[in-house]
Amino acid sequence: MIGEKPTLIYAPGSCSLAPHIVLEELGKPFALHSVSTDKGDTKTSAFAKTNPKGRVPVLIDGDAVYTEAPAILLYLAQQSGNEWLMPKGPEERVRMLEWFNWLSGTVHSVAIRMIWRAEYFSAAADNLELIRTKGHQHLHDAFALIEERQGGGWLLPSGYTILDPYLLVFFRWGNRLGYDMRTAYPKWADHAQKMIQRPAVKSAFATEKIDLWQ
Ligand SMILES: N[C@@H](CCC(=O)N[C@@H](CS)C(=O)NCC(=O)O)C(=O)O
Repeated sequence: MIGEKPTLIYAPGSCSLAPHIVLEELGKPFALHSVSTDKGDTKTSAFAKTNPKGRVPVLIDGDAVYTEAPAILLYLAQQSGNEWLMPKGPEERVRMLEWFNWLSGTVHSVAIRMIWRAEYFSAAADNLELIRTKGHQHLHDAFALIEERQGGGWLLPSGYTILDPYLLVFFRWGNRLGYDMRTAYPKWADHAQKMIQRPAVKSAFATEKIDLWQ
């Protein structure tokens, strides 16, 4: 698995899509290794040797193994010559961390997980539907805040950064959950439309064989 090129371990359509897009943006050689979270590929003892957390994304670069989508995104953007993907100035750096922490720690790890991985929160089978319903409530609140906070342009005022591909993951998940993303979140939909015009995004979607709207 470890080679000359940085290698991203990913699952199609998962949060690993964001670092995949950024790797495409960089235009330098990289390798991909696909796993299926549904089939339990991330829960094997072999996978645990690479990432004991049992999750994707994982980025392997030389001897270093990086986990956590925001950390991997930052690692990629910090490579020399990629400053254009970074926030500009101290205020934007704080805003970037604010977005990443909330999107990863609350929206993904709580709301989304309550819907798609309800069994993580309760061993009782009859609780699972209640957990999913509550997860949808949390997600609706979070999506409303995303719509309010952004103006349809890039998320940070100075331009396109590593935050934008990450936000796109959540927009696509909204579609997959059956939310009417275009109508309910028109500014966010503009952001997603802008994103899918980018060759890097088109390429990552084609490789992962996924679609924005389903
Ligand atoms: N906090 C982690 C969350 C990673 C995560 O939950 N990844 C999901 C895919 S989006 C996964 O690997 N799920 C497999 C599982 O939970 O078994 C990050 O931001 O990278």
